Amino acid sequence: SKEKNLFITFVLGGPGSGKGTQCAKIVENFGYTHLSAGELLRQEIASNSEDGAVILDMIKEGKIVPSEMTVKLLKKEMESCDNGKFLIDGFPRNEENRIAFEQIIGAEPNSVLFFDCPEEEMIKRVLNRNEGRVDDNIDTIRKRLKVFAASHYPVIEYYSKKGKLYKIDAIGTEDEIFERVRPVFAACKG
Ligand code: UP5
Ligand code: MG
Repeated sequence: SKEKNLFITFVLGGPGSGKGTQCAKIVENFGYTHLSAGELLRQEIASNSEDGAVILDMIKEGKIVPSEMTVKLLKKEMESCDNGKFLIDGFPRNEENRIAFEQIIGAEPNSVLFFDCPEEEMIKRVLNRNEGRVDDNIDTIRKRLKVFAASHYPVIEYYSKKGKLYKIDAIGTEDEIFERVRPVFAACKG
C-alpha cells in the first residue's frame, strides 16, 4: 500500500458548515474516499477503548483531541484503503494537528477546501440535525464555535500562502454549494 499515489484534500470549516454533506457529493462525483476525523473519533468512543474514554470527554467539551490519537486513526484507514484519493473531513483543526499529520503520514494535501459560513447559520444547522450527537446541544455548540474561531485561522493561512486553499461560500442550497465545489475537482487539481 506504500506505493499508491496519494491525493489528499482537507475539507475544513466550522461546526455545521456542511463539510460532511459536501464530502458525500464529492465522493459520488469524483471517486474519493471520505475520512471524517470526527466520525473516526466517534467510532473509537463506541469501541470502548482507553482512548475512547479520553475522546468522549473532549468531544463533550468541544475540545480538540490530542493529535496523535486522531492521526493514528487516519493513518490506519489510509493504509487499509486501496484508493489513494482521500477527503479528510474536519482535520487539521489547528497547527499542531497539521504538523502531526505531516510528520506521521509524511504527506501534504494537494488542496484544501474551506467552507466559509456565518455562526448563526452554523448554529441553526447543528441544532436542526437531530442525529443524537453528544455535542449537538447549544452549550457544546458554543464551545465548538469558540475553539474553531481560536484555532483554524493559522491552518487556513498556511495553505493559502501555498496556493492550495479554496474558500467556498457555504450559504445556499446543498446543490448550489456543490456547484462551487465542483470546479476544484473538475480542474484535476485534486
Ligand atoms: N446542511 C448541510 N448543508 C446545508 C445547506 N447548504 N443548507 C441547509 N442545511 C444544510 O451539516 C450540518 C447540518 O446542516 C446537517 O443536518 C445537514 O443536513 C445540514 P454537515 O454536513 O453535517 O456539517 P459539518 O460541517 O460536517 O458539521 P459537523 O457538526 O460534523 O462539524 P464539526 O466540525 O463540528 O464536527 P466533527 O465531527 O468534525 O468533530 C466533532 C468533534 O470531534 C470536535 O468538536 C472535536 O471535539 C472532535 N475532533 C477532534 O478533536 N479532532 C478532529 O480532527 C476532528 C474532530
Ligand atoms: Mg461532519
